[in-house]
Amino acid sequence: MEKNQKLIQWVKEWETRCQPKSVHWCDGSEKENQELLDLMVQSGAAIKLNEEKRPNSYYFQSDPSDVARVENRTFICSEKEEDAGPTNNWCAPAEMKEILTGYFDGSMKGRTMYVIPFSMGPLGSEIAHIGIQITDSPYVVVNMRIMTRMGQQVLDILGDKDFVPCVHSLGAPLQEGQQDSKWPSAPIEDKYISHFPDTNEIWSYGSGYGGNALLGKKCFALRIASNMAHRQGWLAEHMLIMGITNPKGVKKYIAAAFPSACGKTNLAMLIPTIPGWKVETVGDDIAWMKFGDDGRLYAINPEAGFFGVAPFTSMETNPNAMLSCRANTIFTNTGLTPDNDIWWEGIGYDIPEGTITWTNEKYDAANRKPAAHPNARFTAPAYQCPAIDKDWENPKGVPISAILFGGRRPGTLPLIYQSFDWNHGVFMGSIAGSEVTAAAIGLKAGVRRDPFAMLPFCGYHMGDYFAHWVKTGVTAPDSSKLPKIFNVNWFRKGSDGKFLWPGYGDNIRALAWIFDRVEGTVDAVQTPIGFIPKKEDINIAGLDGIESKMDEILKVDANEWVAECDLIAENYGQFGDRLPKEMTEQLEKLKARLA
Ligand code: GTP
Ligand code: SPV
Ligand code: MN
Repeated sequence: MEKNQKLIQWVKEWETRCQPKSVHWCDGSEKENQELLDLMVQSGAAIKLNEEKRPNSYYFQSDPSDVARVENRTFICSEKEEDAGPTNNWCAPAEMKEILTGYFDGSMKGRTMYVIPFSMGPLGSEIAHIGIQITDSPYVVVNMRIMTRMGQQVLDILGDKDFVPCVHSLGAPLQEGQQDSKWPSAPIEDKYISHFPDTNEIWSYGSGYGGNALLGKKCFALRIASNMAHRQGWLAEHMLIMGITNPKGVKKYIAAAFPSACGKTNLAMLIPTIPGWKVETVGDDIAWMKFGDDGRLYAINPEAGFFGVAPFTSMETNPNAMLSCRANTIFTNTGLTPDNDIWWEGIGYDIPEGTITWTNEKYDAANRKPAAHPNARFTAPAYQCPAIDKDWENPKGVPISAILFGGRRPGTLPLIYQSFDWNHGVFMGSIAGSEVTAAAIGLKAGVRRDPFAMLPFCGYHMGDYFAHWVKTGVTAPDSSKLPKIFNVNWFRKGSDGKFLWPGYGDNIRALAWIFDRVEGTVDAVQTPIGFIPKKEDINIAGLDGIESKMDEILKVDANEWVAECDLIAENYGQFGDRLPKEMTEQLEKLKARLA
């Protein structure tokens, strides 16, 4: 049926290797989707949720060992080890392929092999890229259908052109007569999330969860795409994209890089608490950015859905996310109520009696086990977001006026600061860090450096990645049109251990200052680390008890920053001579300003 010989050959090769009982080419239709969901309900893998409360939505519980990305089982298999850099696990491509060929041998026995054609970016757009994922997980198929543009139209556009081949197996072959488990997957030591940047290939084995298995997302749109972007001169980033309109009706777009579970979805969908401002959502996780003909940097969201953190999402904190997942949504690892709806910690109302936890036990407040896993997620179509921007699928993208970095920093970092210039902004990105979250398995608690929020997603040497950002500033068609760069921290804590800043919808108060800085309509205070707001320029009208905390919220403590410089230097050490001299210079200048 298809003209693409490479595709046909490749599917054949993997069918022979994995030995599925059948092969199904996904057309992306409603009918196909329903059949797969019905199949999973019948097998006990899925529960159909209450049609009245949660139309056309389904509930899944993963295996307790397969709940998030596995960074220590994620590999960048570049030809040269030095090209993967010190922040990635590396294995020679030939060696990894040999190991994995062993694993994939017969790995789909007793299962159907699905072939999923998908486009990252609007169908047919010049900026979009096509991938084909092979998988033996019907759960992956129904998720990919929400997260990407998927199906026959993609094959039509592909024709005989090239694609990114993405292979995925749960690593749980079924023997004759063997009863399937609810969430098949392989033990942690057998999981391999492998990327081959020199040949643009992805081989993922052993996990069915999120970024490990929905290969269009982190594996393609970030790890492989960051390599493509490095070679071709554009940017593939772990960033939300949002539009902000001020009370005068002026609209600007910004992009923001925060590490996993640090507030991108929430910021992208924010409902402003100060009158007259409006926020619209373009994307909540990934941005691909290129310069346009007018010399400005343009961003597209390569995804078509949200794979959002469920816990603490509520009508109070993020109504647009709640409304995005009101129907046609897949819920994974939340709690399940007796009337077949979902529940999670922080959803905004009490847990109904008789709720079942993500580990399929009756909820018991006494044993302190949460109903939802902290990394429980909803998979919802982006078009269902009430705040979706009218240009969210514009193939040209939206022009970016400001870039934000951030993370969970209980100390040291003020609510906002602005860089002095582009390279100082790159420096700010390079020193970003955060307390770790539940979005990945097996990380040591505490603050870790997460440059540009790309630590788990940069598919090449992090030092070269910093250099790529420096070069982006140098080669920009018009440096006066480069986005302004800021760092934000919603997570500073007071001596009582509580967040000082209210966050969520009130983050518009910080965004308003950023907006005005970009417009050039507000002054700032120059500090050794960058420009911070004058206290009176942050609108805190209507916020109780904040006034007395503002000094602490905006504080830049020279002693804390001297200690921070030591940590930065220590982290920089690993990059050796691939650390751009511009970054060393920035660190030296910061130290001098602090002295
Ligand atoms: P990924 O999908 O993993 O990349 O995460 P994300 O960056 O999109 O994070 P998300 O917006 O889903 O937020 C993760 C958690 O942080 C949720 O539990 C939120 O409730 C919480 N959070 C988000 N924004 C804020 C904020 O401004 N203040 C506070 N205190 N918590 C926040
Ligand atoms: C993240 O961890 O940054 C996510 C979720 O967005 S996952 O798709 O699992 O990577
Ligand atoms: Mn993410």
